[in-house]
Amino acid sequence: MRIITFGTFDMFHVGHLNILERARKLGSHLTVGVSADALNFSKKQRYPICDQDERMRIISALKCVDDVFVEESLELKGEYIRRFNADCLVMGDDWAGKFDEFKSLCEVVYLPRTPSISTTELIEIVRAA
Ligand code: C2G
Repeated sequence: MRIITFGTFDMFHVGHLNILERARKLGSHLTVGVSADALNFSKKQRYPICDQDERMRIISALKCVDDVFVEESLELKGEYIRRFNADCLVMGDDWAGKFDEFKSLCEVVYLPRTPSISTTELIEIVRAA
């Protein structure tokens, strides 16, 4: 089974690793769409700390990841699912229900997030130090 997932993966942390490893275990091939810097700006009104080339390099280097591409737009999810022949879309449960429209194209699974860690919290901790 071919799995696809999406994310920014800024300031890569163990929550990111957990979801990618768990996603990969659901199948035999994992494709990851890494949000473009411009997409991130439009979602969060700020650019990521690590630019998209750095984030792509980190994700590409992981053992559990088979394929990486830049996610240019949230609207293209259906096209990406088809392009990469994904049988299953995996996202963290902060997105629960948000991608149910793709159930006509593939299975959609929301995995529980790793508690107590996020890029936003890391930025706050570093800022306060
Ligand atoms: N995640 C997690 N546990 C955390 C933090 C993040 O499981 N403690 C998961 C998120 O649920 C998501 C993935 O890690 O599935 C990537 O998280 P982000 O980098 O925050 O991605 P986001 O900006 O939500 O981008 O098209 C969808 C977007 O590109 C998702």
